Amino acid sequence: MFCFQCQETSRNQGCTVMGVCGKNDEVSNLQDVLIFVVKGVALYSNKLRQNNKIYENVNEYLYRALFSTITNANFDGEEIKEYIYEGIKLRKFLAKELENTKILIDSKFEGSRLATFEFDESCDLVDLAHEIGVLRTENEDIRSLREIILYGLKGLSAYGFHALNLKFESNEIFDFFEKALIATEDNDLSAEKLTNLVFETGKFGVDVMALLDRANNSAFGTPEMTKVNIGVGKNPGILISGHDLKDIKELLEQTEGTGIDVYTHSEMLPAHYYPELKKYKHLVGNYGNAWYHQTTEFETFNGPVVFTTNCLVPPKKNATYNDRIFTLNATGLPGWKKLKTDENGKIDFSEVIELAKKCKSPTEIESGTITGGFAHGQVFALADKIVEAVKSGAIKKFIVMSGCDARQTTRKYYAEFAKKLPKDVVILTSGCAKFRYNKLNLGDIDGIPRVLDAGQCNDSYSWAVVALKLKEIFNANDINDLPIEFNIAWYEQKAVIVLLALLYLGIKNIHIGPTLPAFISKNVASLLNEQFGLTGITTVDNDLQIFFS
Ligand code: SF4
Ligand code: SF3
Repeated sequence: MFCFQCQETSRNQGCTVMGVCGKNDEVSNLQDVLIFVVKGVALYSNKLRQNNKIYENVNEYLYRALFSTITNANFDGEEIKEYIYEGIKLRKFLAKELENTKILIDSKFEGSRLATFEFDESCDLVDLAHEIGVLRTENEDIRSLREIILYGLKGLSAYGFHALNLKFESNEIFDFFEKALIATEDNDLSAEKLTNLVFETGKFGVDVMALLDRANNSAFGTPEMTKVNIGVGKNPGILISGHDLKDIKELLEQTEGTGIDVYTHSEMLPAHYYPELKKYKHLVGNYGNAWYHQTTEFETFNGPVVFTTNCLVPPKKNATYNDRIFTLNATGLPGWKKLKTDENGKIDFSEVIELAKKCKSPTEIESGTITGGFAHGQVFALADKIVEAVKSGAIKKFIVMSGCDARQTTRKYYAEFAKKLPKDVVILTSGCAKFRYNKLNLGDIDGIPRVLDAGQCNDSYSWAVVALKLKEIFNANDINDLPIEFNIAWYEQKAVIVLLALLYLGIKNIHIGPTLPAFISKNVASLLNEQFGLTGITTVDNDLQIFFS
């Protein structure tokens, strides 16, 4: 295996024996095969799309299959194999459709392995992964650019998948998605062309986040300032994690009146901010912290847990909760039950509910409330107050600290950084990064909380919208003239699409940490630094100097 797609990659170089995330050699190799198959499907699908032949099942497959290869999404080799077979079947179906219409795929791919790849149990996975995986590209810079594009597309597929679940889709985004997938297999593309494609991926990152924002807002209302309980009630509970708001809505509908309470975990916390979700009285609170605390928090939760997306952590040997965990969509782990959806996309939670009824109520691990719900709609509602605070000097600066949290001890940096920030600085956050500082009671400035949480990682989009609005209000020539700094924590590939989106919007001098991605080669890093001022983090004190001196 070779995988270097996330921030925790071994020695910040690559996982080669076993993933730090727990992904084994076989699953990693199978995911390489799946990615290759997905690109093969894109090859045919894109030609047909250009001729206005669009297949809904292919659209859904493309997103779901690539999503399953994101860090901590799917550890189930058998399920990955099913996706591979499903992809090959779809590709053959599309090839037939093309044949019928007498259209040809690009001649450079005709008869290529990408167009004709076959897979069965007799294939040597190790050899295959070597031939089609990350290390197939020998040139370090081309490899870096190809993988940046691929990881951006993985993030895009995740956000696109949630939007699609709510029946929001964009043919233009699918078209780019397929073209970019194919481009990562095109040996004729120069570093310059690939670099342009990296930035174009950022454009479609903005588009897909905007689409998901519209989908979520149309379905569940505009997020609003909300106090979320972090304690527990007396009823048995179901804990739901991940990013898919349609799934939690269905769970809330099906648990209403059953005496079961629903709690959110990690990236599902922002569900509490949406009027159409918070109206359910039995959505009682958020239990616990960022994803990696699940190995202890699922023990004390006592009831069933539903994963709608990553981040799954393979359980410890002595875990007692394995028979209480259910997965949905692109997620999977051997031994955990997979919930199925019917042909209308409806999920049957009855098994989860019956199990919850037999479980003890959650054990309290903390109490009190946290406040969030500051997506662009709510921030605009407070715009006068915020602008006044900036003009009076009460707020000196904003710092965007969106992104992910993860296990490495070096991430203590983010809590310390938040604590040591000048008192006239407001943190703008989204994603699970916030769990490092959203319980620190950092106070408020003239009634404006010093930690403004917009929501999930995809809601980083909100900060871009807010920045553009402030640019207008303050009549600034350039978004970079505003008193906003960016200190982003990254972990998995959704953070990659968020970063590419911010670069596309022209945001300069972004700091990312705790380490620079292993998949960014030295030359590509220099280019990003020269063109955008993109850089890493150093020490808390030094970075505070850089941002606020
Ligand atoms: Fe390693 Fe991260 Fe890949 Fe897991 S996802 S194998 S930790 S690089
Ligand atoms: Fe990612 Fe696991 Fe936090 Fe959406 S999902 S942010 S790490």
